[in-house]
Amino acid sequence: LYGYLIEIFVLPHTRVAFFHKKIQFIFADRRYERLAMKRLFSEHVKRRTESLDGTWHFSIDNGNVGLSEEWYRTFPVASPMFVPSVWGTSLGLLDYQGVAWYKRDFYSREGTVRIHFGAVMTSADVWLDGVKLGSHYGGFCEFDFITKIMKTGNHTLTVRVDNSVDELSIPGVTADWYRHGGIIRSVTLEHLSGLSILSNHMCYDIPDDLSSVSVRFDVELYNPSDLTISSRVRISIGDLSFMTPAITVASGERRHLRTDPMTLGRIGLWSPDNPVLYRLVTETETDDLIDRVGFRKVTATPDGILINGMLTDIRGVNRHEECTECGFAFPEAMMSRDLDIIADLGCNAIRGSHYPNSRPFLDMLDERGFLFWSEIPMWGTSDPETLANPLYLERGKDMLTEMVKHYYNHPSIIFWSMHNEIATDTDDAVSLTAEYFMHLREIGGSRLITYATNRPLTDRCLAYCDVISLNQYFGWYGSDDPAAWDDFLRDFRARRAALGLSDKPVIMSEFGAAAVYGHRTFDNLRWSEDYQASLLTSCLEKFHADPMITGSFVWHFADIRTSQGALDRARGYNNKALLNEYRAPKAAYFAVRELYNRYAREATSNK
Ligand code: ADA
Repeated sequence: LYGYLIEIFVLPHTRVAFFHKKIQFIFADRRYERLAMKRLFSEHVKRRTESLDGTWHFSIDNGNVGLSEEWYRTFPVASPMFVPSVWGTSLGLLDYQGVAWYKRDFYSREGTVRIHFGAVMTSADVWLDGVKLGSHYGGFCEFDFITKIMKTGNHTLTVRVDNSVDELSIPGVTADWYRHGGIIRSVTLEHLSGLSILSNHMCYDIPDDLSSVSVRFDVELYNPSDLTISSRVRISIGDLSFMTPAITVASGERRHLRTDPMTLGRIGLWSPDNPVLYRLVTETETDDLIDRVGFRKVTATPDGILINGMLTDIRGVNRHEECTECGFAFPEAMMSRDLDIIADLGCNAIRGSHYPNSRPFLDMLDERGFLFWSEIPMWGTSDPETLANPLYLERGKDMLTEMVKHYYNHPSIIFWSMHNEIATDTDDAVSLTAEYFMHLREIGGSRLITYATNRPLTDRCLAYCDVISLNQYFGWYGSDDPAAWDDFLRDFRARRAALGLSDKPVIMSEFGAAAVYGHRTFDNLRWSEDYQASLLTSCLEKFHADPMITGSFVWHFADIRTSQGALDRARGYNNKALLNEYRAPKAAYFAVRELYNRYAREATSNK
């Protein structure tokens, strides 16, 4: 209204035009602004950030002509698309796989900005005002571009998204979940000014008697200005607040600042029973970064996994961050409700099968004290040529690096996992696993490293993990003979001893059976709720009684949409979950709930 009145009555008089321009600037600057909420708390007080979520322009590029026709300059006729979302939930697009383009106009002041993407499925090419900022490969991983905006005004962000697959994709051509495409997590615009803080990894050691914490910080700084800057950095956590010595950073330079270790006394430790979190604030004169961190000690011993010196049985469930209405753009209220259900189930742990989960979810896990297993979507690769391909190796390594880089400070993550059900009985898998294991050792902080194997009796990678994780489906795949489980556990125990690996704890990372919701029988038939419930009950009782096994992750939490073609995937869903896709519990939910809650009570009374 203001603009309209000015245009009609005032603009002809040039004397007020200057004043009008100033006011318009203030209004315009706020016009498109939306508070950025990529975490559950504000990461910045000083840094100005805004959300680029909302309605974008969207166009399918069926013939893959967008690059040659320069759609990053002239966007074709478009339809609206909400970001974040998967395009498959838009009417008529469920089966679309390939390239699609997104465009968003936004208002910005001049200066240096960081454009942050929570995740794009699967590869992204990004342009600002028609100029390429860069590309990123790998869905489920965060990435960003830092660039200069030359003038205050309206600007255009264009993203080419490609979710097509080939044998070097991660995941590959076959995956047991739906291959959604799109900008699946939030997009954020951040204005950097003066010496800026790109990240702060809190590295710490806790002695066995848990008497203190030795902590140091690894801060990544960036100087977006045209001049060299020399500045001190303030770091505050709990009662501790200190300034680093001055650091000089040249224009455009990124620099790591590593503080000396210092000892913190009187620190509350984070644990599933008492998830104590601290606010970590890193500041320069003009910029800041706020995080929430926790201190805990996780150790793998021959007896099992210790959290802060306490033997902790893992009562877990595998969970896909996917739902029928929203695909991978999973709503926060639903995350919170899933956690209520998982707590009711008696779980203390979740495996984020099979890819890095979103930040708000990790924030919730930190708050509520769940233990988390975070992995990359390297799934089911059996072709030796793929496993040996340098591009494939590099993509996997980059995904591990990005996952660790962004998720480093979450106390809930106690496992990094490298891959799931690849051909771990081959030379190529051995060298891939050895390389990833060393890499995670170097960069991963205080966590245990693992991977999930489906060939335990022939696996050749078992030396390259802290915890052995077994996927096994007797009663569903393989033998139906009730003795199969006992034979298998006996044979694996013997093999582990023969390999000299008896000091590594063992987790059952997947087991289960499919049940179509509502299908009940008198005869314990396959695909029925009763069959699934009785199989899971007998598995859990067996695992609980076996001293070799220190925990279990039921396959899985809620049914997910998967490939429609597969004959053993009724309805086009993976039906092995305890709840259907609308979170209605099956009989197995109540069976597992009873056992897990009983084991939880036993664990408490043994403390
Ligand atoms: C594997 C795989 C899971 C799922 C499961 C099943 O173990 O890791 O993602 O596909 O099989 O349901 O068959």
